[in-house]
Amino acid sequence: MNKKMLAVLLDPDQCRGRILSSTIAALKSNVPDFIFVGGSHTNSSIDSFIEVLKDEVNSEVIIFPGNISQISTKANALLYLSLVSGRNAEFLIGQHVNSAISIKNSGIEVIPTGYILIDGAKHSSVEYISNTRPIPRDKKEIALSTAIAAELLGMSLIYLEAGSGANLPVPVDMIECVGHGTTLPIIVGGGIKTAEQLTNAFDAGADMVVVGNIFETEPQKIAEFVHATKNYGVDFVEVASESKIILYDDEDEFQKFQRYQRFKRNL
Ligand code: 1GP
Repeated sequence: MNKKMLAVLLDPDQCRGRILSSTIAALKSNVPDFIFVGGSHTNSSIDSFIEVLKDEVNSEVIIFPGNISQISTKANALLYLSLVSGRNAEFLIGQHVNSAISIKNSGIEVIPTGYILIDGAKHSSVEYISNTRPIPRDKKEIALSTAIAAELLGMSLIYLEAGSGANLPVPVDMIECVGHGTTLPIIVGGGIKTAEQLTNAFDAGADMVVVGNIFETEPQKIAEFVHATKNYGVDFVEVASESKIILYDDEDEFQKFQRYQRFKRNL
């Protein structure tokens, strides 16, 4: 992953009727990098939901499954999540064994992902449904060890998840710690409700941010988040090209330069 990306998460159970129409309208004029479809607990038909999206919107659709009932060949790819922060074999490997043959036969692109649940200062559906405990917010070393274990097991991505609708998103120092200690791209999601929280996650090293809950009540905010993602880093290029010698009068300017350095490393 070379640039910062945004995935809009849509839960077919929550995104219906008028909300679905206004979400589709927003996604048509403000196209995010990806649309993730899924949830910890959904009842609606995922196939027909994806068909509607693909007819209307230009983003790639990736399945973000809560369980094996949410697998669909209509999508472009499947996040093959293993809940590596938990100790419930069902979500580490059980669901995978039950669906392995049909997934392989379907030919869908599979993206092996180490899914790491972090305490979002609220009991999350993932925690409840998976019957696993999240990593405490102040235990970044445990998050890092978990991410490195996922890397050594051959996974392609790390997903740091605070849980949908979390009161607090994944702490930035934890994202930084995991980003420095692993070579895998990092997805961050859960409880991100403002463009500032989105850029904070990018600054800390997130390659992709997933936002869902806030759009269920305010789909018009999709434009702001897409804009913030597409423009991320643009002002830093201008800051650095103004002069070879840059004097920093204040902390903000210095932080901007540091962010630029990180941005450049990702190019
Ligand atoms: C949840 O990470 C995603 O699985 C997105 O979280 O719904 O809180 O934006 P929100």
